[in-house]
Amino acid sequence: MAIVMQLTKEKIIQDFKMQLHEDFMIQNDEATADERFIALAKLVKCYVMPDWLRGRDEIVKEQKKTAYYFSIEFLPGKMLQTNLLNLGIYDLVQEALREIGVDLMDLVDAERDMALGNGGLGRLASCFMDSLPTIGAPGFGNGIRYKYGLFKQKIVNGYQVELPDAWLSSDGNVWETKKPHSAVDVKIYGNVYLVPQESGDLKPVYENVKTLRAVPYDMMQIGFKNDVVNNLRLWDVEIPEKYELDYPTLADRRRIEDITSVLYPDDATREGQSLRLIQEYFMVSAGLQTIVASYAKMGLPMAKIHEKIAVHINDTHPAMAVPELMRILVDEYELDWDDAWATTTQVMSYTNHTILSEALEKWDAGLFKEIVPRIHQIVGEIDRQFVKTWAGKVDTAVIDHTRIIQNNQIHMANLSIIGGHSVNGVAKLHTELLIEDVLKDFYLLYPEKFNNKTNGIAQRRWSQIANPSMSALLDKQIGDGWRSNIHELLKLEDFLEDATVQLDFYQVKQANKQRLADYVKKTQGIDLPIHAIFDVQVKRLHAYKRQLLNVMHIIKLYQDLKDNAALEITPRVFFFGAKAAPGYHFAKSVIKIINELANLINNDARLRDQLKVVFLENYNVSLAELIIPAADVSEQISTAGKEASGTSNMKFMMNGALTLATLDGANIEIKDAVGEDNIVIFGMDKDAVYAHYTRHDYNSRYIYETNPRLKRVVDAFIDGTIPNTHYEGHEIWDALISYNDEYFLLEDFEDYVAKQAYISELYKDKNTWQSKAMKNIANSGRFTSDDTIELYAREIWGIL
Ligand code: GL2
Repeated sequence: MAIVMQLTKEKIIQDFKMQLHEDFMIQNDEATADERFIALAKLVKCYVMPDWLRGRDEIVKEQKKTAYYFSIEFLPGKMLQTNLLNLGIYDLVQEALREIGVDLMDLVDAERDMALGNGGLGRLASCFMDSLPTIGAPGFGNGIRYKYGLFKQKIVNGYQVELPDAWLSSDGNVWETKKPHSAVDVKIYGNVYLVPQESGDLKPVYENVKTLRAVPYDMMQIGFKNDVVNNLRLWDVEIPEKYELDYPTLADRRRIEDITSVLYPDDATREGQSLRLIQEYFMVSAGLQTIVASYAKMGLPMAKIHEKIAVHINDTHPAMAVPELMRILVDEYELDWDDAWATTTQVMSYTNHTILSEALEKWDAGLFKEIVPRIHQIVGEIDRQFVKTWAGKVDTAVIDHTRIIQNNQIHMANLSIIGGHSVNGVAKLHTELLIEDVLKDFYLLYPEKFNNKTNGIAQRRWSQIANPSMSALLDKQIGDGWRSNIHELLKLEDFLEDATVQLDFYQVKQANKQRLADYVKKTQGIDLPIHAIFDVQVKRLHAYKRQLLNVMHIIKLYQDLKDNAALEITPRVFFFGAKAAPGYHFAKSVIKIINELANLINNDARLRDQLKVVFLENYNVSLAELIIPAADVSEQISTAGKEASGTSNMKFMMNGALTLATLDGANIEIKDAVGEDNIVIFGMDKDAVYAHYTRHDYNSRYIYETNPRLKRVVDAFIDGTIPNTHYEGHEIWDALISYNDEYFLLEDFEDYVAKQAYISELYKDKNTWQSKAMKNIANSGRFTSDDTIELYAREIWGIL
């Protein structure tokens, strides 16, 4: 039985004090929040350790099929609260600490965000890490232990400045356990020759290779109140003692250490650097070597590895898992190519997370050959076999579009699709677009591989942890069963028209808004009226996500208020939180514009607090936990067809915000869940957008010239309305008018403004608003990542 079942307050206090003595040689009353956090985290680790070990042993003993989720990004945020909650000891620990004068929240604040991801893709991976043990599935993560997480964003004079995020303390990360015992070697560079053996087989012989030591750091992933503990394995690089002479200078050593130094801060266009390619191979090779070695210990035939192992390629970055598994099976375990291929394709599966063509990775074949010569040979062979298989069976154009090597470039999505048995999109519309458009040639070849798995969220973090007051209210209203079965939120449907309950939810929202307002006052000195609509857009800054459309609406409101000093509008506070990739010029200009516009508006007393704009610096998971519960309006306004799914849309909904959205990604499924009356939809749908693509008839200048109200808004970027943005304003004006507005902001503008006006009216009727907000909460359970991952586990990996 789990240790936590026997815990008492007294025992926790005693253990906690002991831990402080042991780690820091101090008494509780002299400890800092940092020290207390470390002591408590270590204690949690001790409590969990037996279950963690047992889980691992059971997999080996019972030969359970296991899935490995390979991802170049994980974005867990903080872990203390989640771990306590999942262990079922949150309240007990909180009370125990209170008894000795310690506020658990101070310890929570002391933990640093673990930001080894850019945005939705990394956060989804972490939601899955929470859900896998929760549904009792043997599913482990495999990634990189970056020394620097996603950059820390500072705003200086309105501009984004990027600082390194040194999230690891000198002692490392308290949740991880270094396991030199399981380290493996990874080879890169050099030459590979295929030398014929007596048997007639060819054996690769390596020359001048560089050998890296891959050392795993394991982090427990605790299931919700079920004693199941899985593992997230992150790899770090070291110089192997045996090959020290290969790295004689300090510069040589630094180059190696750099391999796990930084997370690439770009979630659309990857810098085509060799370092990135090495990162990808390093993670894949290290992971697969240990996985195959542990399978080998079972004593089962290598050609049947797919019966016990599933490997998931999360976006294309781990696509080299396909040729690397082939290498291990053919070169090291001497399987025939065909046997190795048959099992490899059954092991591998792939998720596509975007249709933006710039994000579909391609590598120069020359660079590939230089860095991973053996993998290059294997990819060449896979490509040859692929062409051979389909030649004469389908149009040559189809083969030309789908083969892996084209124009001396290696297409990683093609490799992932050809080398696996499953390809999934992340929302219904996204999967449809893959099938009908982006991957339609592949669909012709392998229709059976395609499936949809709409994203989900680890609801415990986004409700119980992030929104304790709403959680308490839910307990009172519908009982606490929803905490373990999120679908029980549907019970709230019975109270949608109950004015008392509506008022209770309104008050919870106001309290959460106050919490956010206090944070803004403390960090930026701005006073915010909490009776205003809190309208929030938080996500990476991208042209397709259209933060600029939101800005254009704010400019319009500003102009209206300036034109008519007596005008009364429903007060609004617009919040933005967004990091721009450091090399993404346009996105950085939008940040500057937002900040200058915020300055202009917030300091204009004549607006009488009817309008405020706040840019929240350094948006990350912890800030999301503060912002999302405080939102009245959730802005999900991407150009239809561009946002694969989105996941913050689900988090906002769960916290009772109304979604203002285009029919894009999972917004469509949110609309289906709550009904058209409980979401606000605007703008072109995907078909309207695609019609413009096929007809080539979009003309933003025409719209601009024929709509004076819109023209005035667009001209505000260049006519001096927004101070200190001469350069940025022109860049934006050009994007909208000279370069024909790639994301159709102008076409969608009027409808967006109209729907914003509708929201302003609607908010005046508190009861109706709250009823809609509650409808959203009630129906948010269907977006739990527990259910999403169960579908992966059953339908793709076969591990349940
Ligand atoms: C993304 C998509 O843009 C986003 O819509 C989706 O919700 C997530 C998770 O599937 O994946 N793709 C991507 O590269 N990033 C995303 O957030 N960074």
